[in-house]
Amino acid sequence: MSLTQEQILALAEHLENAELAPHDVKKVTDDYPDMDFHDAYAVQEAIRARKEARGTRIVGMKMGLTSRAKMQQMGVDTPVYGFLADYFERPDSGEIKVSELIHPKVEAEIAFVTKKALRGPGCHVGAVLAATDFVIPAVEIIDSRYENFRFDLVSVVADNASSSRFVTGTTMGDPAQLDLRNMGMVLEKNGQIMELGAGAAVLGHPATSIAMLANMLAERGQEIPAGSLILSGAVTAAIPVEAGDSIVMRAQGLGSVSMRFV
Ligand code: OOG
Ligand code: MG
Repeated sequence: MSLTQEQILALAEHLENAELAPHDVKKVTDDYPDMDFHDAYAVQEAIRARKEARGTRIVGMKMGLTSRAKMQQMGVDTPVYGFLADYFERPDSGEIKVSELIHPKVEAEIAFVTKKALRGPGCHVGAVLAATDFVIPAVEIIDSRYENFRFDLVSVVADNASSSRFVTGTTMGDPAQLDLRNMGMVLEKNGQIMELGAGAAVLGHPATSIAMLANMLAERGQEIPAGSLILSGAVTAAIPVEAGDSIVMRAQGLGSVSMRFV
C-alpha cells in the first residue's frame, strides 16, 4: 500500500463523480505512480461503500480481462474484478441512454448465478459448477472513466473495472447440460456480425474465471455470496457503440440478448 486512507477516499469520490456525472478523467496512476493493487482495490471498495451508503444494492461481481482478445485489446495481461450495482442493470430488448455514459463499449459474456457461497483460497472449477444455480447470456456495457479508454491495471481496478451497465437474457442454462467451453457466441451491431467466439476464450472455460474471482476475493477476506450474478468476462474484444446502434448477442443454446442505444 502506498496511499493513505484520505487519499483512498478522495480517489473514490473523484472516480465515482466521473461515473455519476459522466466525464473522463486522467488515469489515477498519473498522479499516484506508486499505487499498487491493494491501493486500487481499496479505492474500488470505497466506491462500493459510497454507493451502499446511499442505499444502492450490490447484485453481483464481474471478472474482466479474462480472454486473450480483451488482454490484447487493452494491452494488459492479468484478470481483474469489479462489482455490479443494482442500477447498472437494464432490461433485455430495452434502451440504454448514451447521455449517462462517456464512451461505452459492449461485450459478449456468460453470466453465472450462484446458489451457494464460494470461498477461496483453493476454489476450483468443480466447486464453481456445484455452486452454480444456472447460467444466462449477458452483454456488459463497459465505460472506462479514463481519457480515450486507456489505462493500466492498477487504474482500471480503482475504476471498478470499467463497470457501468449490463443486460442479461432470460434463458437459463444448466452448466451440467451445456458445453460452456464450445458454446458459440455472436455479437452483432446494426445487423452486422462484429465479433464471434466461444466460451473457451475465457481462461479455457468460463467457470475458471469464477473460481479465480473467489480466490482473488479471498486475498481480501471476502467471498462470493449465494445468489450473486457474476459476469465471467468478455469472450471477444469489446466494440464501441453510439446513439442509434442496436446490439444483439446470440449465445448457442441460450437465446439472445438485445438493446438499443439512444
Ligand atoms: C476493463 C473491463 C474488461 C471484460 O469483460 O474483459 C471487462 C476494460 O476493458 O475496460 O469487463
Ligand atoms: Mg466485461
